[in-house]
Amino acid sequence: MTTRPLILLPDPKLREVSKPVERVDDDLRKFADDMLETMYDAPGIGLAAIQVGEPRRLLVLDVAEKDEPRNPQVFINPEIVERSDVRNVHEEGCLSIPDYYAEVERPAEVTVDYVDLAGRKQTLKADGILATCLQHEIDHLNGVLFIDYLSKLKRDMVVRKFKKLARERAPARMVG
Ligand code: K2U
Ligand code: ZN
Repeated sequence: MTTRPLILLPDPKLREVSKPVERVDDDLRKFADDMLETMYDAPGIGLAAIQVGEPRRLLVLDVAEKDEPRNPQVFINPEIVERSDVRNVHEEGCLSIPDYYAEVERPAEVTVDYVDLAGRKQTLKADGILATCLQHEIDHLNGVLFIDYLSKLKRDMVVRKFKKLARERAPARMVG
């Protein structure tokens, strides 16, 4: 297994709409393993393929509590097919927007159709942090970031901050 470099805001790749996975094969299973290793290493509780530069409709997550055994889950071509009217608020962060957190309101429960690593169609009804994480990751597959749910003022502030950080990270340009 290999960890992959994470794409950070303001990389425009994060705004790409990811393409459906055509074939569930050993290469995809190896990629899913790499994504899980990258997620645990970050650490995070979810990760979408676009965050490691692959515009494929695949996400991984593990919402097990710290004192519980790991429970890695892989979702291929996930689609939210039902959303509860009841909504809740959860503090969110993002591995592509490090060290920034904000409260986001989302449907409290979602039902997701997806394909598993064996290529079988599955349906999952989720609530709690699993529902939040699934919605956050599926947003990534559509080029949507959690800061898009904030006010324009707050979102522009975050983007400005990460553009400044990117300039500071960029290697000095050769002159002459
Ligand atoms: O997609 C990602 O960047 C991974 C997020 C997923 C996530 C964000 C918000 C709420 C639930 C899951 C990371 O795991 S960021 C770490 C984290 C986890 C819970 C709450 C806040 C931040
Ligand atoms: Zn994220």
